[in-house]
Amino acid sequence: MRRRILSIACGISLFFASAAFAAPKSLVRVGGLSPAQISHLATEGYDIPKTGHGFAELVLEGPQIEAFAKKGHSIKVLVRDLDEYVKKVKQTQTKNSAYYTYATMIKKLNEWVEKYPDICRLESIGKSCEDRDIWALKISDNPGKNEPEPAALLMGAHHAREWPSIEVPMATAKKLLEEYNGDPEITRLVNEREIWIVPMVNPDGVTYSMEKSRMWRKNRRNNSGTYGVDLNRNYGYQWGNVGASNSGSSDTYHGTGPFSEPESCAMRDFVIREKFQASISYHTYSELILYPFGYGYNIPNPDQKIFVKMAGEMAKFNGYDPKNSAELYPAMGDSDDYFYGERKILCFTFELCSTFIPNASQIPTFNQLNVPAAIYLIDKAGTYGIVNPDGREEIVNNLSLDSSLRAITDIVELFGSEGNVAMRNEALKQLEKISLRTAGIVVEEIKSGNAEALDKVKAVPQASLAMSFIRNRVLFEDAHRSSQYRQDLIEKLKN
Ligand code: 0X9
Ligand code: CA
Ligand code: ZN
Repeated sequence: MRRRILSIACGISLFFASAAFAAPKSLVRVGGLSPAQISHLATEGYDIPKTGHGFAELVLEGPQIEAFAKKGHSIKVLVRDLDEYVKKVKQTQTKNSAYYTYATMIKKLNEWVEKYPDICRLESIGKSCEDRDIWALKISDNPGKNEPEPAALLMGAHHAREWPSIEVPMATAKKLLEEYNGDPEITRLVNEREIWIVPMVNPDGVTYSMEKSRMWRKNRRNNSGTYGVDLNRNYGYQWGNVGASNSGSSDTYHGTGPFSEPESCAMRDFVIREKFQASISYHTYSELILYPFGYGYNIPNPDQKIFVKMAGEMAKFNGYDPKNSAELYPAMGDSDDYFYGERKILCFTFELCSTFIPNASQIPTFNQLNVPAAIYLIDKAGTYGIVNPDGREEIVNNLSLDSSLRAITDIVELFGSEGNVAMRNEALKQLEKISLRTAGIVVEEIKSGNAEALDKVKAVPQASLAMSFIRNRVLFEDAHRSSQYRQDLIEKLKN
């Protein structure tokens, strides 16, 4: 995908002259960097929105730029004054095309709850530092009940200034609600999944970035003297100093300890309660789909195959690059390492767009690119999301016939010819459980003289294990109590 340079690089000397007065934060492309130097920059706590072959794009103040230039690195100032830049972006907003604020988000969420009370409900999952509610919208049939259905989570705005990250989960919610009972695929997902949308994990930071300091990233924790903790460094799995800072003034300050912040605690407690199978955390920018682990290079990930498959499929919708998180740069304490490392959630970080905050006129464009990827994830929460046996028993035992056949198809296609024996066995164990569930449903249908369920399973070649379970049971029982089943159904089973 073509990336647009934001503004023409201006003369460095001119730049320093003005920087001496104002000291604005700038977005700068620093070149001549080795991969080791890039990861070192992350460790030193630099704010690095993007990395690439031999370069990194950094948020820097004047003297820092000078220091890089002195060391002989090539410097390209992409955005001279980020605050000014965002002010301009704000001016591109019109009545019909504007970024959600905390207030307009709440208004929209409440409108939806009023309009679609049968398929959604709103809940505050906790409070921010400044006592704002962190809102979560649940979209599912029987939204008041906790049902044993695969659960998916979409989150926006861990980082304050990354406004598009609020839009994509909101647009996905809109599609699910508006197309329920219209589009059969959407209807199926709303009925058979528990979908949760937390569009603004960091409401204080977002509000601050919209009203005061436009390039604000962190929450608004008072660190006595400085402000803010980077919520994407505060989660409690491998919390530490790589790609995160000890200093309260740093943009990647990781807090006084793991889960020191009310916002990250709210998310932790929420994911423990809802037992999600899959999630996306939206950020900007770089047009990437990242998967764990991110706290260091080459950390073994037993579900790598599923992550690579899902990231690759989602990339087909938005054209982004799928890659391991640490390959962007290693950083400790992000949400995904906790979600996967501690909770086994198939979690992804999307780095939306090619700038922090594109003009408001771009909102429909990046939404259109990304909503289908979110829908894909919500679907696969119920197939790849149940391969891993942790806590999935109840879900498997309540799968509908259609859902179980979809899960079987995906698992067989991904792991059917897997060479790694341990991995294959793990998947097969779960395949067996899902096949037993499938057989259970079909045998009941056969008992009541209904052929439809059997026909459905027969039509899915990957479901041969389920078929053999069905045959074994029905033919065995038939041999012992000869008249119990309709003869034409027995014939169907035999051939
Ligand atoms: O640094 C971050 O938190 C994310 N990028 S952003 O520009 N939105 O700040 C990326 C996190 C990916 N995770 C790791 N690299 N561990
Ligand atoms: Ca439900
Ligand atoms: Zn971010």
